[in-house]
Amino acid sequence: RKVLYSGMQATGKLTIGNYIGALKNWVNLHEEYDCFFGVMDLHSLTVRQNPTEFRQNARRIYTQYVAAGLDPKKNCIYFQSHVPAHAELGWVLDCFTYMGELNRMTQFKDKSAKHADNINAGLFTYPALMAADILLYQSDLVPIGADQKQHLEICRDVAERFNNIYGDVFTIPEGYFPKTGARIMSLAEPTKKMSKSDENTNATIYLVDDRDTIIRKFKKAVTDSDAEVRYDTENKPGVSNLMEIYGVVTGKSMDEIAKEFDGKGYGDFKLAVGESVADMLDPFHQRCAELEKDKTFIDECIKENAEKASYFANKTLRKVHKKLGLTERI
Ligand code: AQP
Repeated sequence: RKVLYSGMQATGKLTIGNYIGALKNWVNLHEEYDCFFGVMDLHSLTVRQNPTEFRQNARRIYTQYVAAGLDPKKNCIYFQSHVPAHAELGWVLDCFTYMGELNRMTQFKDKSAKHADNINAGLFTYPALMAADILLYQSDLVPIGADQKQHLEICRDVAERFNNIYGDVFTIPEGYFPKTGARIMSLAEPTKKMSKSDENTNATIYLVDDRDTIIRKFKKAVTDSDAEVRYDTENKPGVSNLMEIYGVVTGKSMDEIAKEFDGKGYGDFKLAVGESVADMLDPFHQRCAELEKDKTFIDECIKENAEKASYFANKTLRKVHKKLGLTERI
C-alpha cells in the first residue's frame, strides 16, 4: 500500500481552514493508504510558545484528529517531538537545501514580517524539517492546502538532489490539493488566508467555537457593498470565500449557491453559512467531549504510535546515515 503523510503545526487552535483544507481530506483518503498524521510540535517552536498552553493545544489537536474520524489504531497519529529522527534528518537536509531556495518561500516572508522581533533560523529552515517529516516515512502522497505547495516543491527537489548523489534513498512524494477549499480566507481580511495564529479572533472560525460564536463571526464577516451572492474571487473576495465554505460544507456548486440566494440579502446568506458550519461541527464537538473524558485511550494511542512512527523513521534514517558515510555505532 502507498504511504500518505500529513500534519499540522501545534500552534494555537485549529481553524475551519485547517479542517477544510487538510483534515477533512485526510478522513476521505485514510482508508486507501498507510497513513502517518503528525502533530508538528517541533515546527511550532519557530514562534515563542507559552509552555502550558502549547501542551494543551498539542493534545487537543491530537484529540481533534481522532474526533474528525481518523482511527489511531489503524493510522499512525503521533507527536513529531516523540520521534527524534525528524530533527536528525532535518539537520542532514539543512545541508542539502540552498539558502536561495529558502529565500524564495512566501511563508517565510509573511511570517518574518509578522514576527519581526523573532526572525529565527528555524523559521528560515522550516521547509527542510518539513521535507524530513515527509521523506522519513517514504511517503507517496501529501495532502495539503495551497499555502504549502512551495514547501512540498522544495521537499521534492531536495529528495531528488539526494537521490541523484546516493541512489534511490527517498520516495519522491506527490501533493494532493483539494479541488475546493484549498485556501479558506480570513473573515476579516478576505485577501489573506485564514490562519490559526491570526490575532483577530473574529477573522477565524476555530473548531472549538460553539454555535453562537460561529454564527456571530459569520454575521460580522467582511463582504462588499453590492448585495449580490456571486462567485468572483477578484472583485468579491469576501462573498466568494463564504460561498466556498458553504459549498464545501453542503456539497453545493457555486452556481447552485448563487441561485439559492438570488434576490436575498447578505444577512440570510451569512446566517445560512454560519448554520451549515455549526451543523457540521456539532457531531465533531460531541466526539471531542467523549474522547476528552477517556484520557487513557488517547494516552495509549500516543504511546503506541510514537513507537510505530519511530520504527519506520529510524529505518530511513539508518539508510541515510549509511549512504552519507557516517560511522556506524558499535
Ligand atoms: N486557510 C486555509 N485554507 C486551507 N487550508 C489551510 N491550511 C492552513 N490554513 C488553511 C492547511 O492546514 C494544514 C496545516 O497547516 P499548518 O498548521 O502546518 O500550518 P499553516 O499552513 O501555517 O496553517 P495556519 O493555520 O496558517 O497556521 P499558523 O497560523 O500556525 O501558521 C496544511 O495542510 C495547510 O495547507
